[in-house]
Amino acid sequence: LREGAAAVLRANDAGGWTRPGRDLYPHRWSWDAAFIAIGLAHLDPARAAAELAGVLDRQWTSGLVPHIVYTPGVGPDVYFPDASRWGTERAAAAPIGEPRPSGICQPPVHAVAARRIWQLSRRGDDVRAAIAHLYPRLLSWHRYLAETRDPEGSGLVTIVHPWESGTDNSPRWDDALGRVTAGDDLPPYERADLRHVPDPSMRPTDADYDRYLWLVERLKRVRYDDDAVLRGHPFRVKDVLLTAVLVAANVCLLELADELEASADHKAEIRMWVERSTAALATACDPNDGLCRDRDALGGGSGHPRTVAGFAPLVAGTASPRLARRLVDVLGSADFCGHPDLRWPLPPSTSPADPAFHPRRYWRGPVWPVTVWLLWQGLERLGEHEAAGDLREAALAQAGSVGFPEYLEPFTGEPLGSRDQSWTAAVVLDWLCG
Ligand code: 9WN
Repeated sequence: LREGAAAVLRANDAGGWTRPGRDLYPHRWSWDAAFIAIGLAHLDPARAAAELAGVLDRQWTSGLVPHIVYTPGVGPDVYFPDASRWGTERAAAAPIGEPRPSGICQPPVHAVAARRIWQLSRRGDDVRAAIAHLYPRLLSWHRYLAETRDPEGSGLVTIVHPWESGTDNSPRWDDALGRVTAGDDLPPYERADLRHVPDPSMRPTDADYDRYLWLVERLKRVRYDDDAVLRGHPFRVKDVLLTAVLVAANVCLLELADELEASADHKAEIRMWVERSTAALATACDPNDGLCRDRDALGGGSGHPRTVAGFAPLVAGTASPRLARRLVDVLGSADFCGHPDLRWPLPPSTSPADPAFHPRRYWRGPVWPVTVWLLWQGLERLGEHEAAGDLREAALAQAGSVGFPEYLEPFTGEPLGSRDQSWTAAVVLDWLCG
């Protein structure tokens, strides 16, 4: 299994960086790069640090780390939207020159990766120097999310596009996205994804795509100015899963800050973010079923689908023992891992008990190994070793049987989406070597 996982990362090597998947994804994606770095930390820590630098190098002056760093010369026929569709060259905060960045972000797994690389490298070596070099960028990235993207200081980060959540067409966004109407002046486009994944039932619908592209137009029109976006953008949601990843990443950043003997002010600032978001995640839990819920910053929305994001306080790794226990029970219940028809006891992205569940469609039911990994690391931090061990064991059994697909049908175990997906291989490596 270890050899197989390493072979996937080798096969996806694009020369100095690793593609998320061979055909469907020809650019650097932000959180993919972080997961890939976690896997590579076990094989080649220097290369792992370089994967992280590849996305952090295109950070905006605002602190935003773009969700895609585009490979120069790869056009919209290969992946759409391509770099030119974003128009980020007109954004004051975007970096100039090539490679071009997109104008939105993704969950901040990077500091978790940086911490892993640090642990697996040696005192005084070049890899540690590379991580030390990335530390200020990680700090300003987290400050962007914790402050700029949460102007009310609620502890929950606002996303302005479903792609920012990383869980693109989760039913979590149905309400808020349903209220977005694409304008008649949406420039025409042609999807490239369906060329690589020929079964459209595995991917978002055309109606979803129109709205995704319309949100990009709206961001472009205000030149990605954060104040304008956070005041007037038609899609603004407080994302509990992204917030939880930020908490986990801040805990890692704090450990790095200790190693690097960073200033007491920095550490106090990071600690404040952890505490504020931990409290906000606890408050966002529904007293009836225990699951954590996103909040529409525009005030609308009554749909509360049961999804894997409901376990955000576990992913954060900082929940109170009581809350953690309750969520571990829900995780093991028939609504999630305890469902009797599952091929492996792993959480589907949407609960099979939820009306929005779809076993094959992107983020609406399939099992995504990276979300299992996020849950696993949080459970370990919380001392919930038995629940963590069960997830790891089932995930390794799954990989042993089907390999490293992007996502899987939860009842049959059929591999779906892109085959030989780098981040799936990377988390398997971490499970095997960690
Ligand atoms: C849009 C690369 C990315 C992941 C996301 C996943 C998918 C893109 C797409 O692929 O998103 O960003 O084209 O569907 O949802 O989490 O980072 O693997």
